[in-house]
Amino acid sequence: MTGRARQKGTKIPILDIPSLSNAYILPFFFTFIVLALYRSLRRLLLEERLDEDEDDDMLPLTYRSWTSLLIPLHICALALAHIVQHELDSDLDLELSEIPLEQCSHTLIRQEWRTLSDAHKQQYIDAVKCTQSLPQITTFEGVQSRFDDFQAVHIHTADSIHYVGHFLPWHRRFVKIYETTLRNDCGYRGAIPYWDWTLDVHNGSSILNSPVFDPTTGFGGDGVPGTFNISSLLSEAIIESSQIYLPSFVGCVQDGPFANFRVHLGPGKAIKEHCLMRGIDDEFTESLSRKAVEKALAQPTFEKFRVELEGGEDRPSEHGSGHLVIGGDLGNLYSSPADPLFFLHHANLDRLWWKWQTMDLRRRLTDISGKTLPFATPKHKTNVALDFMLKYDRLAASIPIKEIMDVREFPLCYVYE
Ligand SMILES: [Cu+2]
Repeated sequence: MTGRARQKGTKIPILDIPSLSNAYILPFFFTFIVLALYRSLRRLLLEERLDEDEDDDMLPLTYRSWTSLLIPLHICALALAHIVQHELDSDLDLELSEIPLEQCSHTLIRQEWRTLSDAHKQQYIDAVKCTQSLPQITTFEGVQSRFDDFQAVHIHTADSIHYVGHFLPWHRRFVKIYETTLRNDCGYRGAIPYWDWTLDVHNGSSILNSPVFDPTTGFGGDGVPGTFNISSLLSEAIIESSQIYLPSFVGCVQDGPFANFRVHLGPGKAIKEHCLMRGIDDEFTESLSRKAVEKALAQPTFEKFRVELEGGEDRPSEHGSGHLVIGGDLGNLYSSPADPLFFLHHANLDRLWWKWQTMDLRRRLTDISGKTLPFATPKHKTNVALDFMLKYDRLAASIPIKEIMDVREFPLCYVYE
């Protein structure tokens, strides 16, 4: 039995109407049958005895005394046996009620983007576009579609989900919610693909050669310089409060499936409609190497692994570099889900966390730690534990971290290829 089992609502009724009637009507029925048999038998035996020896009362009396004790005892035993059986059945129901009903109906296999067929890639792109036309479910200012809902929830929780112990769990579930939206609301039949950037940085060529930037079978390429002036769009105050790194907002993406996509939220915490911007910068590829990943995977504890993978504001890392190597909104702490590549990058970070977990699965399925608040002073520092709740506004129900420690189990139900 798992915490998941207790958590997930619907239970098999322990006592339903048919089982109640079986429990209490059947013993009466048995009693009636046995009493009728007893009376018939007794009459028959007494008649025989009277025929044989009308003067000898002792034998029939003794015989009647025994039968009068045995048969009610027998009836009681029957009833008792039935009630005990019923209680056992109830216990069985109780056991069943603690087995999670919401189990994985199947397991999705998340694949690297370049291994998908062109048709599969197109289906994924179509599903992403579909979320950009689905009605919104949050009430954040500026939101116009379901795609915007995801960006808005990230913008409004960004300050409490980065540089903390629940950074990886929060994003694991966030990506899963998006995957579920693609499947349930947009008819997509696959899993979220991931982008393994180590495959694009090892030979010294620009990361722009990655298949994810392909204009026909990918997400389009770099931002075109001169197509957008971010400085005229935003005030100094919002640039500072949103930690906007101006050099990464080079220009609008003008090829591929999102060339004409209008981003409703951002940049940063601003709400200014704009094009999808990028500014690919190979300076950030160093932390995206196989060697960097191996260093992260070699960390002995979750906290050390998380810090290595996520980094900090002053230290390059796989997480930060994956964002900044593409730039634009994706390079911003708040508005990054404006770029559909956000989900492929975070699926890859999740894959690396799962890979680290599987290196010592028994221990690491419960290994969670780290601050609950970023930059908390030691005085106010509390640590993230398995019961820590992850929140997603109206996108999905809040959930404790312990429910998403194993990607193979409900509600996640996936593995990585
Ligand atoms: Cu984030």
